Amino acid sequence: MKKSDVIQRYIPTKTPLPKEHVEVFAPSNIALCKYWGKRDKELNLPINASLSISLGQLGSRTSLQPIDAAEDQVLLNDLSVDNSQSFAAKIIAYLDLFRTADSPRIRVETNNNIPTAAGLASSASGFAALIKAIDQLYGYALEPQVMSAFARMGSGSASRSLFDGFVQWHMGVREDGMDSYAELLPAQWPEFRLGLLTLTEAEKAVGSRAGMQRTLETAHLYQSWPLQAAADLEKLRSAIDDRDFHRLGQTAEQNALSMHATMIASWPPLLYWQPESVATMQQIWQLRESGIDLYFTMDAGPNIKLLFTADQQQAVEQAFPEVQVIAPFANA
Ligand code: 2P0
Repeated sequence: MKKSDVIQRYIPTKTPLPKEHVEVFAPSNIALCKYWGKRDKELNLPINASLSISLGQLGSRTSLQPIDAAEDQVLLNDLSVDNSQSFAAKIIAYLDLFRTADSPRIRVETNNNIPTAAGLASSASGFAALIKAIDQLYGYALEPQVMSAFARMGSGSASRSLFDGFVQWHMGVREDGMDSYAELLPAQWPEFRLGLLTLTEAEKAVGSRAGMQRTLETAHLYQSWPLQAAADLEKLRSAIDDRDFHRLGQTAEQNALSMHATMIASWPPLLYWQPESVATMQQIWQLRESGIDLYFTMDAGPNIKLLFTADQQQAVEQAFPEVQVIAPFANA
């Protein structure tokens, strides 16, 4: 099924008159139970459900403004991006899903305050902000679930970036994917902390989109991934309900390493780790042995995201002086 066909069923058929200017924000997110593998590449429908924590003030601020011009204008962090570049081309293709050829062109300005060097995907907050802005620009007033499903069509993990706090993305079973959306989990956990470590700024060789497809097609080990993810998601849900940090940390760390095991078992192999990644994992395990409650997660890159609680912050900052600490519930 095509994205445009799904979207057309949920928005008014006549292209509405756009507002003059809208501006929105969406947070970035880090998965504790990862999304890895699609059952539908066109709609970004996942093979497994996932669960994430949003990063509060870190994310994308996006404004949209209709312009009297022949072409859309895309700016990223105050710099103009050529429309032929993939960043702009993806945004323009996404805008086209919501408008006709004769509706006004748009100036899209996005500012990310995400440390992208730490391996945080900007596509998650970027597409979440874009659909929020589109919703306001055209005055659709879409339901959160519909908005999340539409964000997913831009980038899978964007479905989770429409909410603050803990978020679960349901895998869904429908062919049109409209039951594959993310939802806020109501739990607040003010002591919860994330630590971003930038170990290397080296560009990754294979992006997530191609990487997950390669894993799916070539790694026999991947067959066990949906079972692992389903079990981990339940454990994480109960750990969050019980505010059981050990269970949460252990489950998130094992989930990330299980995902990486399937990547490594692909052909050609997908090893996103650098020597610094392995050294840091060993350092974390040593710190844990010495009594510091510290766990980690990793995405499709070499960098490590630390998981801990406020009472361990001083010890973590001492061990990793360069860490950037995030309190996801700071404004709750
Ligand atoms: C996640 N990742 O759950 C997983 C863990 C990377 C590793 O979601 O193709 O940019 O746009 O749907 O969302 C990154 O993949 O992929 C991702 P597309 P996306 O956070």
